[in-house]
Amino acid sequence: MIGVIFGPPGSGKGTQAAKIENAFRLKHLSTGDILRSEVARGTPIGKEAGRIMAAGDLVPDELIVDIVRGRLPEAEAGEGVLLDGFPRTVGQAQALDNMLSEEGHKVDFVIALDVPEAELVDRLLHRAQVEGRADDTREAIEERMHEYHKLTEAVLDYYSRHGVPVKRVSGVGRPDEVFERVKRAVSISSV
Ligand code: B4P
Repeated sequence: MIGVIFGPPGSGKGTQAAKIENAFRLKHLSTGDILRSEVARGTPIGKEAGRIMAAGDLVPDELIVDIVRGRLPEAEAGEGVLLDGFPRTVGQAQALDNMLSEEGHKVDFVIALDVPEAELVDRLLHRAQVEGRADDTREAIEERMHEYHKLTEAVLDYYSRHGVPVKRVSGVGRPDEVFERVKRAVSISSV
């Protein structure tokens, strides 16, 4: 079972992915978490990605695809995988399909979180105060929203055109309330 949790920055992908991982025994693979760990460890990848992320831009497709290619086999060895923050461009979605088809796998479902932009900005500015993440400044948030509309949104059309079930779920409300909707959507998609 391969699922994707999808949505704009701050929509709660990471928050919901942790809950889905527990409830459905899917291995959570977050490209944002992997990149932040590379940055924290000061690796060559982290050095390249850190300044791109802090500006709110997407890191190059080749870099992120190589990271996922390296992690996917281990993650696929379990009952399933939940991808969070990947794919974020149509090029990444195509690269993922190629990787999975080599193993006879495919993306089984996409859960897309919908949250109004004003609330997304409020959440990220709030997180800036709590966690101090380098990419939660007002300028970087604006750039992340811009990149989302320019490059990432099109990934949903890509999946719809390729016959992958895309379930849109409102991401507004308490995380547990959102999870009730997400759980229903995953259950329907994974039968
Ligand atoms: P991510 O780590 O994916 O960042 P995100 O979009 O902010 O994550 P998310 O939406 O999961 O936020 P969260 O659940 O934490 O990526 C960071 C950067 O890495 C990107 O900008 C890019 O530079 C780079 N990157 C990652 N993947 C890439 C790729 N594939 N290609 C290229 N570049 C890539 O939730 C946000 C906040 O809202 C939290 O504070 C949370 O507590 C709060 N929240 C969650 N649910 C809520 C709710 N229901 N109500 C109120 N608040 C809620």
